[in-house]
Amino acid sequence: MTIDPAPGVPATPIITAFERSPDGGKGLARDTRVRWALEEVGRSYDVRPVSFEEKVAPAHLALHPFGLIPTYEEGDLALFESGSIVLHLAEHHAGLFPEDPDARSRAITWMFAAVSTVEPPILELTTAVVFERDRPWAAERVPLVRERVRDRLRPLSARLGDADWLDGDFSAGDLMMVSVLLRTRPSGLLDEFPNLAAYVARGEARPAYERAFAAQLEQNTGAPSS
Ligand code: GTB
Repeated sequence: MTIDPAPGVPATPIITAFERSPDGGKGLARDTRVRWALEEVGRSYDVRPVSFEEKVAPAHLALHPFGLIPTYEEGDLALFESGSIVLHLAEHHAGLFPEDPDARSRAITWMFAAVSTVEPPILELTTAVVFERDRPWAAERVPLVRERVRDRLRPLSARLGDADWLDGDFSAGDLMMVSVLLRTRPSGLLDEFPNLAAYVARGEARPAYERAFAAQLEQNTGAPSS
């Protein structure tokens, strides 16, 4: 459920997403984290689907210099980078950042940790398994990259311990970290760390995530999720 913006709040934002995501709607493309943040803060939004051709056309490149999704438009403001978009939403709405300034800075730290420390080896693994699988060295490289992912999951698991979220209440830091970790599930690596698997499941069980997931699935399959 979304609520209309209060008076003075900018008009409905527009995000871009793949017209058809390569994952067929499993929620792994990065528009899902932006949809999730929008749902958490109760903002309605519109989606402009882009095809692989449109992604590199001048109109989209004006929004995203690298020709990727997602982008975010709100009035005169245009943003790219999912982390920056989630940060913008968390800064301008209640619900994703704690009130206390230090706790807020720690939540931002977890957002950066998600995209700059944890996500890179996970992306590298996707590259190794999907895009480089026919290379003669693939069989040797994949186990090395899997170990690099474990090198990030192990300390994260130790830090989370038996807490529900990384630092007190759910925050944009958790939203970004859960979104990043979700992409390790197909590899089986997430299940090696039961507390991280449970952490991701807690994120997915949030009603805002469920709405975001359902919306991207419907866009990709044309069918509402059951
Ligand atoms: N750092 C940027 C951000 O966080 O916004 C990265 C944006 C990005 O790489 N976007 C991808 C993209 O536009 C979509 S999410 N790719 C098109 C291209 O490279 O030309 C990456 C993605 C794609 C597909 C799946 N999948 O099918 O599982 C998962 C994730």
